[in-house]
Amino acid sequence: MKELFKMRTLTGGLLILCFGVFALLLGESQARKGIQETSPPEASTAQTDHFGLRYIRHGLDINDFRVPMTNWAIFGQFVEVGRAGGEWPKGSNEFYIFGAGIWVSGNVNRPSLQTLAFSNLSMGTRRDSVLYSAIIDTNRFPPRTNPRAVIGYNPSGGAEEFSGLTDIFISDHPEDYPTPDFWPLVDDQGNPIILGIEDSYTEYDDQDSTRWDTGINSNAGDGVDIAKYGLGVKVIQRTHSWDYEENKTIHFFRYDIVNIREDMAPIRNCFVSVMCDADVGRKANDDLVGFDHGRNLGYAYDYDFAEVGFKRMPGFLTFVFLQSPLATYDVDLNGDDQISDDSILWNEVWVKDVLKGEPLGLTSFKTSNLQSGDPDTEPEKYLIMAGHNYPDVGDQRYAPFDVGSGNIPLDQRLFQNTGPFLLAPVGQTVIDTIWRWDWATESLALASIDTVMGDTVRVVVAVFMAPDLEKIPKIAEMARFIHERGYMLPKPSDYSDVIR
Ligand SMILES: [Ca+2]
Ligand SMILES: [Ca+2]
Ligand SMILES: [Ca+2]
Ligand SMILES: [Ca+2]
Repeated sequence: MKELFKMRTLTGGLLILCFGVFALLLGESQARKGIQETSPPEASTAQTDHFGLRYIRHGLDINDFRVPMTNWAIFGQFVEVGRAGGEWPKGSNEFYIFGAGIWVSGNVNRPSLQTLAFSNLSMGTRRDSVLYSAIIDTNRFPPRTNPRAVIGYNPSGGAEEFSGLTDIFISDHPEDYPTPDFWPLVDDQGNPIILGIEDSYTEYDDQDSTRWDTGINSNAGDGVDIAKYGLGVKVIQRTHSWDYEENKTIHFFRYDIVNIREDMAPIRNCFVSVMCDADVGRKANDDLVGFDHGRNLGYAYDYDFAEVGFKRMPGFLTFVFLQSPLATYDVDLNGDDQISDDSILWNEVWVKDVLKGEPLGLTSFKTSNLQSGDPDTEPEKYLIMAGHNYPDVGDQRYAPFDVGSGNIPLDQRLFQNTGPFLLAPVGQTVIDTIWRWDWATESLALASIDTVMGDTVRVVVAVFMAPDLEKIPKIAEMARFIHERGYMLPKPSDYSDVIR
């Protein structure tokens, strides 16, 4: 039987650095057995990479769901020791996340496509070979660059490509920082901007080329634009958390994504995903995934509702999608080769097109798993973000809300995706030609010419624990309520006035 305890592949330097910490923690975890209250491992590391600094923090711990954090996109994992984090309830030693993080993908010298699902009638099916040849084909001459997918958390243990630009600041952990005014966000009067009882803040980008996956199936080493500049994205990541009874298992993640390409090129056909390798307990290969399209949420849970060492029924790790970028051009999201008001059924979800200026929304929800193989080539990574079944040969069928093997007990991962959109540098005006699939001629045809003002785009998700399936909607609605009122909840100091 497969070893159930998963250990990350650590790179040499980190391994040496962490060996002492690891040994220490092993001893600590032995000592911890049978003890109710436990503390996650703590470490801060400084390394000589892109910006010379990488930080690991004991993370979000204000409420009943404790989540380790880093300043290079990964959250939910104790990266020093390669073990699952995401502890609920706090102090229970019962964990739910093996690792999670944002992915950002797109391409530069390929056309903007209005649709990513094509009626490729000559093949007699809806196989989306057009997507493959328009965006992903490597057999052209001169070669054009494939899409680049910048991987924030890699569930297969491969390269993770973001690199920290700042510390991971935790607002209520001043002991971690050399100065009392460490908080990076301040208003005009110099007062720290902290919305929750506990916020975190970090920035990272994909400009450290030593962190790129340059393997044979990757697109970082082909000597063209993408290889020279990377995809060229920076992410400003903030979290907000409270510990009131109704929100004590919720953490909000706000991602602001910026095009920072040196050549000022717009990034086309962009997708953003928040992906998570959820592990419900140490037996990770008996987990399931559920999806509630009406609430834009997905969750992982345990097949037999039992885990060795758990004192309670395993709960539901849930991601609810709260905010997406605006469409920069009309998108044929339902894949019928036209822009219209029609709704079309995809995997039991009625899908409508998105018009320019409207929020793209959660455009696909996908799963992968360890047993079937994660998307492990750059085309596969792009395809799953675009809502396709992801084999990079054969059938790249558009299947935006197909949970795949999510209903079989396996070591599950889940992807919440949004896109496509054009990401131009902030302040730049881009006039871009958008192409559609003309099935009469079976070729790409002009769809529109759109003017796009470059700006930061924002994606927001809330990550929370629910004790059972019935509680998920209630907590998700609380998360949406907090998001929609701009995170303006009373602070502890004035909370007593509010409830009086
Ligand atoms: Ca399990
Ligand atoms: Ca189980
Ligand atoms: Ca359509
Ligand atoms: Ca898993």
